[in-house]
Amino acid sequence: MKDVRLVIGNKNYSSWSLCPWLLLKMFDIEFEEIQIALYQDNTAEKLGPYSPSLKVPVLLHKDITVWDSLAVCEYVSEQLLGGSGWPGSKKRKASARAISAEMHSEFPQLKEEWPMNCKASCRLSPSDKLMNEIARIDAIWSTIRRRYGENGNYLFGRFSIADCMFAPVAISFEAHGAELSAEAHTYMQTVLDNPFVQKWKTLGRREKEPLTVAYASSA
Ligand SMILES: N[C@@H](CCC(=O)N[C@@H](CS)C(=O)NCC(=O)O)C(=O)O
Repeated sequence: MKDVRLVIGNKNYSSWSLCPWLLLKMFDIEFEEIQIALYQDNTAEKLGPYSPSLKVPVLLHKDITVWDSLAVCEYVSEQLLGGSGWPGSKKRKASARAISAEMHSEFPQLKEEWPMNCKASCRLSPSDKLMNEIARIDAIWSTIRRRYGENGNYLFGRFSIADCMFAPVAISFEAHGAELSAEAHTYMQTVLDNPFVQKWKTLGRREKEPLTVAYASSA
């Protein structure tokens, strides 16, 4: 058994699972993946031994259990990456944490109306509420890129947890045909071109499990 294990859901639509999975992959941390099909009759029974919240993702590191995507990313950065999951300077780190927390706790309309689905490709007109959320995400991406992106193509130049938290959004925006500013579109494309994001999408598209419970209820 590996020291680091990550419990995830279906790659096709478990957006929160993608965040720490991408972090571990990008920083080349060896881990065992435990995948549990969500929204099936036996899902709670299968998640029970791993997840206190009965949700994914969950990180198991030796005898420590961490759940919730952002908490898992924080833990990985602190315990396995010597803090390098975040940008280096105090100012950049503060902004990276703020936008990651904003992504994690806000944007209910996006999560309900345009949930991540690797198989989806459909131009669905966003509601007014969703348009406001898309505009806010566009502003975050463009402003951060302009202010801090000089040393690379990710939000803070080099790859960080902030990119992990927005990766599911990039997949959803592409699938649903979000209209973005040129700067935000370029950033979205950077995320979509990431080889691990591409791998996640390919594996997600191959999955066969049907949804037996409405996804929007817990996204
Ligand atoms: N705030 C949590 C949300 C986790 C979450 O809702 N995960 C979904 C999959 S993406 C889940 O496990 N759903 C199972 C269920 O609700 O039964 C996080 O960031 O990890």
